[in-house]
Amino acid sequence: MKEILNQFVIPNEVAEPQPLKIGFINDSFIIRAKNKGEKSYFLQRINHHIFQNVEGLQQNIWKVTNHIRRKLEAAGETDIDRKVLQLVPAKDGKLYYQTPEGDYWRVYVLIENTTSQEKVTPASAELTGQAFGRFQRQLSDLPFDELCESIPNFHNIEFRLHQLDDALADDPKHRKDDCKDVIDWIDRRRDEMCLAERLFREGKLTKRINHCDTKVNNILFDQDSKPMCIVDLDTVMPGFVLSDFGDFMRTAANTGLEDDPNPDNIHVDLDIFRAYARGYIKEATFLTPLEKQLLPYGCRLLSYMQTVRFFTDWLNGDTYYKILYPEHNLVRTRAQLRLVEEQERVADKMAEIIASLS
Ligand code: GN1
Ligand code: MG
Repeated sequence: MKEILNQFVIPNEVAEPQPLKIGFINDSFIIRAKNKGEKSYFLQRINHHIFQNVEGLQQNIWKVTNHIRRKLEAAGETDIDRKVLQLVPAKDGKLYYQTPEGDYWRVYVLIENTTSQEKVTPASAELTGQAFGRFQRQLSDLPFDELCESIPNFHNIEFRLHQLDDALADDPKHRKDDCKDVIDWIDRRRDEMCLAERLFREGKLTKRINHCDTKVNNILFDQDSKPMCIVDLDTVMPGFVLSDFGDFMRTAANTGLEDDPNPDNIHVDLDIFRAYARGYIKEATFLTPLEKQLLPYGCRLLSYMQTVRFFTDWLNGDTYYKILYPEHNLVRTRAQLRLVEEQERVADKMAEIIASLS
């Protein structure tokens, strides 16, 4: 560990890294300053099996954090070091360090005195919507093609359906015959769900820079529960704004669980929907009328995409998502499928809410 830390530009004296139990993808450690008032740090081993282009990933984070920092400076904001993450470069100027064994490490300056939240209430949903809307707005003048896709085709439903078709063709665990109903259900919606990709090809829908993991636990809040800083920037990449809006609603505006064994628990929480949408639209002043109109569709798209991804992993024999019991991915599939149905049922209500906020 000392050897790793030694590779980074850390001017002050620090203690031994302590492991932190957060996130499933990277391994994280906290490095405390030895002397009061000096900087502490956040060390991570990057999962390069999931993020195969670490150079591109780190360049993305560098561009995004510097861009936001300049925006905050121009707006005359105070306390900027707590409002945007700051990468610590390695001594050779790179934005990461690769060990002789091939592991990749990176360091951020630690943002002090923050809390995180796992559950969303209508009140916190509005603030969360503002925070993610502001994040997109701050990046809205950074051309989307300046960033790479840190996971290629991450939120591209056409690609996810190709992956499903490959899994169906191979059917390595002989699971598809028991899932005819799911396959038919997915098939009936294919055309509709590829609409955003078609609109993009026709030049009608733009891509922008998205966070692509808009869970409330990716926001650091200050002591007064005000959002301070958006974190977990690994999946920040070009995409449709529908991704960030839809993925938040998929995870937060659901009265049931992502993997609820009883799909009857699953309904759309329209109070959360309204509150988040209000906060988001207030800040996302760059949205075109078409983007706004597509927001309810974005909710269905992201839930459908997750249905397809869980189901593909089920067919492939659970190679991507960690499972807690043998049928977990199938249970997740059915829970997300029900969420899409529920979102279809209240599509008109969602559209009314969006129209009333515009
Ligand atoms: C993964 O590990 P977590 O919860 O941050 C996945 C998301 C999925 C989510 C489903 C890199 O995110 O895209 O929506 O699981 N992240 C990656 O729970 O694949
Ligand atoms: Mg995450």
